[in-house]
Amino acid sequence: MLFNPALERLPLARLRALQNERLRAQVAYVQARVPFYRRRLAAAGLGAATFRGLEDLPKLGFTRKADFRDHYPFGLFAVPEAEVARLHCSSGTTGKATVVGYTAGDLEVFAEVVARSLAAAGCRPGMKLQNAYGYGLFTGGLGIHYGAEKLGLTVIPVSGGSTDRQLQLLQDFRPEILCATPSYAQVLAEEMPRRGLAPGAVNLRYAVLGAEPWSEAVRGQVQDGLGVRATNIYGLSEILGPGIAQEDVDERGTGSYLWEDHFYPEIVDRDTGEPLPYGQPGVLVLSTLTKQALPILRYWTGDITSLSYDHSAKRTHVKMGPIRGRADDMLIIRGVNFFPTQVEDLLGGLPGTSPSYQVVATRRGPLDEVEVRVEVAAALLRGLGLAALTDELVQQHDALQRLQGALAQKIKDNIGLSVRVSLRAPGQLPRSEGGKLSRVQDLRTP
Ligand code: ADP
Ligand code: K
Repeated sequence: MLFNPALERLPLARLRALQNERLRAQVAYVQARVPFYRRRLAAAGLGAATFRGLEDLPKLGFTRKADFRDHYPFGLFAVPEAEVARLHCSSGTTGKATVVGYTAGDLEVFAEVVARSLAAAGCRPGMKLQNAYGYGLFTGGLGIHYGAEKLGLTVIPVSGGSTDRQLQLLQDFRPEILCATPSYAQVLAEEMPRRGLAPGAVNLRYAVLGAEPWSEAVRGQVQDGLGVRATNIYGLSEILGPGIAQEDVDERGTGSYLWEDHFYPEIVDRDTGEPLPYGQPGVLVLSTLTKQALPILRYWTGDITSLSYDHSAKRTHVKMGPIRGRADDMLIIRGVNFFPTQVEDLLGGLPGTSPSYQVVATRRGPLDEVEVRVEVAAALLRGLGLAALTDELVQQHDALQRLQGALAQKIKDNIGLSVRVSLRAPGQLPRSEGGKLSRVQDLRTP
């Protein structure tokens, strides 16, 4: 089923014409309303009168996460605050980085693309959807919620976590659809047999999974464990939220349709920023075509993927391959975006620590684990009469245990992640050998 067949099957030439028209309008709109883009356009020697369309887009520089931070909270908005119907923040940020807003019209578009996405995933009006995406400032929960309602589904807004309740509701309410991060769907798939539940104990038929990278192996595990057909949903807050791209349930493994009438994608070289041809992997760059509150041109997503047209497919829109990784050092931990430099910022405000730290991400079972290793300030260690530090020694000293707990709590409060903190003596962590020191070790294999 196609939610909006006229647009989802719009012939490519007409889709391009629509994109050109919408992009020109979006450029005129930001020039008139957003000083940041007015300056950008001027710097590129472009303006509403001279901007021809898609062909001129690469002349503009990229918009980056830092631009959101520099204009915190509402500096990039194109409408007066009173016209903003809802605010969200990107997950895993300190709240200071990425604030996004929507007009009532933007929320309509959000619901529309999520409704299209869920229909592509196999959902049909009348079915029930258990939404295990987090509700709150994170765009996932409410984004899926209103799209599901628009499609005519019954929504069960459980939000993330509480596995007991999730499994109980799956059995009692018998929803056909589960929306979750892939790693959480894996947890549910593993918990079922552990509790003596066969896949038949629940009524699930489809799972819609996103917010973090996942693999075909995970797809197999979730599909077998929950008795579903699992598809990919992709999105990011800066552009909208979930529902920017979605895999069709009958075309699994061939890429996710990117809804090109609302978002214009480019793939660029991660080092030079030059546009790359279809089929080649590079950084996904997205421009909004219809946004009112927060129109964004050429957003550097950091996500590495490729685009290609599939002429035998059900829809005309371009397909995006799986996300192969990220071009920056953002980690995605259980769906939560996490910049290791956020740890550095927190260390600055915590006496007894030094700015030398290391973040190690591993995977135990399906779930990501993070260990944050931090060197203790030399003075603190000297005061305790210690030269080196081991986990056993930390356990023997109250001051060190308190420090460990305080840092873990600070990370939890500010970033929203539970991590394990390990304290080290000064000099115990790796140092740069002249070049860039990577403070991150990502030992997970997707
Ligand atoms: P979301 O609600 O989609 O998690 P955020 O703005 O918090 O939105 O995070 C966006 C980032 O999450 C993307 O840039 C990408 O790195 C990652 N992401 C979202 N969906 C997927 C997906 N299906 N596959 C891989 N990564 C994803
Ligand atoms: K995410």
